[in-house]
Amino acid sequence: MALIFHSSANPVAAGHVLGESLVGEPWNGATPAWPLQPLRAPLLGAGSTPWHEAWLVDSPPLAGESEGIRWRRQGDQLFGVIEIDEGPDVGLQAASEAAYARLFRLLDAQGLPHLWRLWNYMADINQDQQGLERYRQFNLGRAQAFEGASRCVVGRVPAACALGVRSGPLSVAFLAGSTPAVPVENPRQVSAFLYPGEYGPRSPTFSRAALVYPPGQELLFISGTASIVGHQSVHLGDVAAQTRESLDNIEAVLAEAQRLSPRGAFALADLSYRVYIRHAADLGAVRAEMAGRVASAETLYLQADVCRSELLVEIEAQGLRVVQAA
Ligand code: 3EB
Repeated sequence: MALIFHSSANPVAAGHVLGESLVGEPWNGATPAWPLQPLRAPLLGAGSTPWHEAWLVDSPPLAGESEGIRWRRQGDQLFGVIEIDEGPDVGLQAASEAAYARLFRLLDAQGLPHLWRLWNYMADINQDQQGLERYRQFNLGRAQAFEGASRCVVGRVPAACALGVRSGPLSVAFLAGSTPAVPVENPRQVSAFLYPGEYGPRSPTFSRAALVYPPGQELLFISGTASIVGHQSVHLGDVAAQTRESLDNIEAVLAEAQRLSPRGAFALADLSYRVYIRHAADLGAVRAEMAGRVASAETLYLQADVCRSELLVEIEAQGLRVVQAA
């Protein structure tokens, strides 16, 4: 029943795949049999061929397609991907609301109500459209869908990231299950779902991290983490300091996760990382800061836009471990 995480320059060669994220360009457009989220952002650094991150399971999954969501389920875990093109009549807010409304209908139909982790990617995230920044439109549509499905928008919300890419549809991948995630917040930061109105008409719907418990396992998903203290962006224009502040935030989230987990701490070095860098030229500076703190950890560097235009870097992480059956 365990989830296995495959992270490699090589495609999955054997085993049962629940779903995959293909990180980096060029993406050749080949579609595997399982749900795939193409992460349409350039990988930075040596040997930048696309990277395969897949969730494997140990017995054959069920597969389906529902309202444009490709999904696979094994036991009580489900991975899905939905991509929605914006059109002349469908702006980002409507696309986001539709994506999440469909996703919630699928989870209801599958009897797997608990969202664990979401990966959100959209084009031109910092651009204004009809007087509202596109990320803020996304937040509006997402919050409306949560409420439309009678879900909490405060407190028990999933871990997530939301990044800007150059082009392409709104792309949302998700992991869900039968057991609730344990949300983790960061005492150094105002919870995102409580951000004040200056950041847009609706606050973002995500927790700083989520602890989840598939049978025999404990997973920790740390949401996209940036140089925000309280609710304010700090170290404007200084990518090295923003990286250090983001890592301080991740350490604070880890301490909080340790308090909430029956198994205690995950260490910084036990996690695998995705680091999103706004300006590719900042790779060296960001990498130097990462090396000082998490030298041995598996880390992918990508060029992507962070959801506030002054933020230059955002870091997300995840960890998996085996736990004794209860
Ligand atoms: C932040 O802390 C940075 O909207 O789902 C990080 C993770 C961020 C998730 C989301 C946004 C999201 O506000 C941005």
